[in-house]
Amino acid sequence: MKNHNLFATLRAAFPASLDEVAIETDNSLNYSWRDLDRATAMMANLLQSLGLPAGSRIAVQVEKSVEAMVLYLATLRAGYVFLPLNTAYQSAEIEYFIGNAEPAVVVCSSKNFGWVSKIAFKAGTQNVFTLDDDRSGSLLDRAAHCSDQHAVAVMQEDDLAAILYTSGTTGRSKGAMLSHGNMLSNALVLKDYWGWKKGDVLIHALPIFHVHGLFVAIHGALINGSKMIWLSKFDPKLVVKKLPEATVFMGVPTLYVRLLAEPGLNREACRNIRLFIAGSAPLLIETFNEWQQRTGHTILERYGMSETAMLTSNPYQGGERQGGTVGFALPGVSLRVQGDDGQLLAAGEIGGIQVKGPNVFKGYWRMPEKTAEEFTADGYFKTGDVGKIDERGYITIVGRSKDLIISGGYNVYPAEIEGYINDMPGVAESALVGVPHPDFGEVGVAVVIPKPGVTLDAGQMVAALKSKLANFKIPKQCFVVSELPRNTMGKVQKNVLREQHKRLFI
Ligand code: MLC
Ligand code: AMP
Repeated sequence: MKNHNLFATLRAAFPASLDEVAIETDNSLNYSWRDLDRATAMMANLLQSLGLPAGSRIAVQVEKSVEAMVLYLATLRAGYVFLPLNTAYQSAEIEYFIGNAEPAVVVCSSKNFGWVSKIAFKAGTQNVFTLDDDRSGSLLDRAAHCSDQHAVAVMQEDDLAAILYTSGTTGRSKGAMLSHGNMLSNALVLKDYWGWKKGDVLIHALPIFHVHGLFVAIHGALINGSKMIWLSKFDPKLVVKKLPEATVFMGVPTLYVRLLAEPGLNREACRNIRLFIAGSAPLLIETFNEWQQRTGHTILERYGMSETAMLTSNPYQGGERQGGTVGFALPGVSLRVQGDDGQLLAAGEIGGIQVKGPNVFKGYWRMPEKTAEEFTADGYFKTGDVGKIDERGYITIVGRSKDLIISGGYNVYPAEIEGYINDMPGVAESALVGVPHPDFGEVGVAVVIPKPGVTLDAGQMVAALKSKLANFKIPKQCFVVSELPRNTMGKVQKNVLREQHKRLFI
């Protein structure tokens, strides 16, 4: 029987000589392919020794480290479901994810063990381990006693491999269920489309709790047996220093903006680079052009999302990488643009982007109604992005029908933040809008209406939010005003607010 376990294919791509370096870290550690094989086997054996039911979720909120990546791979290897959580999430956010996903295992940093374990035990989780970014923690202590031999769990294409929470437009996060088949098909398509080849070296500078850093980057390197230069966090100076040793770099637009501010970024530094890839948020044409002038390289922009992994890409070869577009639908992905009345739109017409393909997720965790709402009768997923396709097939994203702010590559759902603000004493109503920002692309600005007779302090409100929400969700500015602009139906006109505040940061 064929094993559809994604790890089986990644493992099969390891080079024959397992002693070669697979990962080089920014604190001068080298991990060989053999190290990765043994460490994933030991951790997979540990997970399996816990006697977890099939389909158990392994929820993980830890700092970036090679061991955290090993935990991801070990979860695949053992046949369980990986649930990565942004390190910025605070207790109320974690409580929701753990309560909703009911993980059998929770892994957290030792500094957070007190509060995270309390939440986990309350939700019925039996196993809480710690994992720190200095190769310590109870998870590694326990795995050290496990065998380094492990037969990869046999999985079907549709078996779940990961759940990625993406915030919902109503403020409740939804867990996108991705199968082994979803991720394997996408990884294989990208390996071919982006021309991965022997000798490639990837600089991994992204966080590993979202699609970009966890799947696109890690799968991309591993499925090609390519070495990674592993940076624990994005540091533009260090990236520029490491560029000559690398052939591939991936980043959200903010990373490119910050790299351009480095005087050392020039053609010489990029002499060995084969490909610069950008995505997760719109890449400004100014950044695209400036990058070309400074480095001689044309950034390849692609488009994807948690529910679908990668959907489109500008060409690696055989065509122009056109700035301002996200390129073509990837092989196997059917992408169309639909109008408000459900009619398919012709080239150049703007409408909702819908997709179908082996990469499209299985649905939202325990939300069958939400899942049904997001698919058309003929099986296309409604991305919530608005765009157009030109005669040549290039896709341009022009906006979003979902009320979403993408800040530095992280998603901020206004409904969630507004909910917190509206719950504060003295607040009658609020609106959060995204405005342009030179570093993060877009940031949230809050506009708040007090209850009659109440005086609100914007600074205090922001401070109160900081104690409850992940830092990237905190509005960068907060205004207290007497009324919100409304249309004749009484609906708040967020476009008017965006217009009013569009020059706040630029
Ligand atoms: C940090 N801050 C942000 C922010 N990141 N504010 C808004 N948006 C962000 N993205 C704020 C913090 O709140 C803090 O504010 C201050 O900046 C310093 O925090 P930091 O953690 O030290 O910041 P830094 O390390 O500079 O992080 C910036 C960054 C990071 C750009 C490196 O945001 C990042 O790694 N972004 C990548 C996100 C990503 O991987 N997205 C992929 C999603 S997958 P204060 O006030 O508290 O000091 C996806 C699908 C697809 O979308 O297609 O790929
Ligand atoms: P996430 O839910 O974090 O996976 O974010 C997915 C969203 O990011 C998509 O629905 C798009 O709105 C946005 N996105 C991803 N890549 C791009 C891109 N290249 N250009 C514009 N938006 C993008």
